[in-house]
Amino acid sequence: MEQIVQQIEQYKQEMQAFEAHTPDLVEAFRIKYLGTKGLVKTVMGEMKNVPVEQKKAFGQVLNEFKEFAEQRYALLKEHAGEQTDTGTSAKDITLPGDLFPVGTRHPLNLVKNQIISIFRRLGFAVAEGPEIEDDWHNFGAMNLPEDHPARDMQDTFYINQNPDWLLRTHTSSVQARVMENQKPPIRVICPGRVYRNETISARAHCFFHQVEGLYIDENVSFADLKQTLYFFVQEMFGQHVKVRFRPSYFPFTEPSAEMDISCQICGGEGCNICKHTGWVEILGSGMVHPKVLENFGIDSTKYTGFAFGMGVERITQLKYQVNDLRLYSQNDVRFLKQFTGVI
Ligand code: 2U9
Repeated sequence: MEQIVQQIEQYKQEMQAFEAHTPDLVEAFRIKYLGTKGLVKTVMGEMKNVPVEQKKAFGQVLNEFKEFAEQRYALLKEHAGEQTDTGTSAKDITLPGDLFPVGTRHPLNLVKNQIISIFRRLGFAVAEGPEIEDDWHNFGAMNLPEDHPARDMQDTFYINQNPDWLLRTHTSSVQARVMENQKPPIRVICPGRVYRNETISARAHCFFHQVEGLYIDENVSFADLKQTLYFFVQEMFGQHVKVRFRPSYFPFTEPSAEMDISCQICGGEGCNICKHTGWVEILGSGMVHPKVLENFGIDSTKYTGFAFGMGVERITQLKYQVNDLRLYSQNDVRFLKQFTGVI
């Protein structure tokens, strides 16, 4: 028995000296001393070899030994946990960090920012204005007097009547305010939300987003308009894109034209998206009507200008094949997540 007691003392010293900085080392301690084939069990097996009169005393030694091993194990476990928490353990700091979800910009903002950045490079400033407008800035100044039939297509929501305050139907009202406060040369784009009294469907909504542009100076021509918009389209959709202008009518521009681009889905061959024409409409444009210039005290014999307007939803639809306008405002993350990584 003397020999075993000495052996136990030696084991205790070993346990005392055992250092465990990581959970793996703590587990190694447990297996070595407290496991089913561990030293505590092995030493307990010696009970059968101890003479009967010494069994009681040896039992006490064994119990103390077991308790010692258990206490030491508990201490090592606690200590290793602390070290892991404070980052002083053998944690591999070169491992990649935990991923956490990153949001994404809304597709309409992505496209709006792209449009702005293209026109900025051509020297256009950005202007913003109120969404609640008076009748003059939204309609009157834009050559849309009361009872003008074109007002029908731009029916909106009225906040107040007499005086009329309404939700703007286009961002032309912002250009109007720029013209009120600034003399030519004026080169500005106006992004923003606009409203129309429409039944909501895949193709129409009661609000959408526009970017309108205005360039007024001496000698601004229709050729400037065409080249500016051609540059925009090439930057937005690629150098290969073809454009065509079709005559149109807007009360605030004369002459007016709508611009089509070659269909990006079929490359101009003809498909469902372009209704088998090979072309899709992208924006409206024209030379600013002399009456609109005069409304702001700008001499129309000296200055000319061009203007254009586009729907951001329309450009986004063509760029990313989004075929239902309602998706933009439903906040469905399955839709929004698809734009992760688009800058
Ligand atoms: C001023 C003078 C003229 C802005 C213009 C368009 C043509 C046009 C539509 C495109 C799709 C609206 O979003 S849409 O439905 N816009 O076709 N807008 S010219 O003309 C102006 C603006 C301001 C002072």
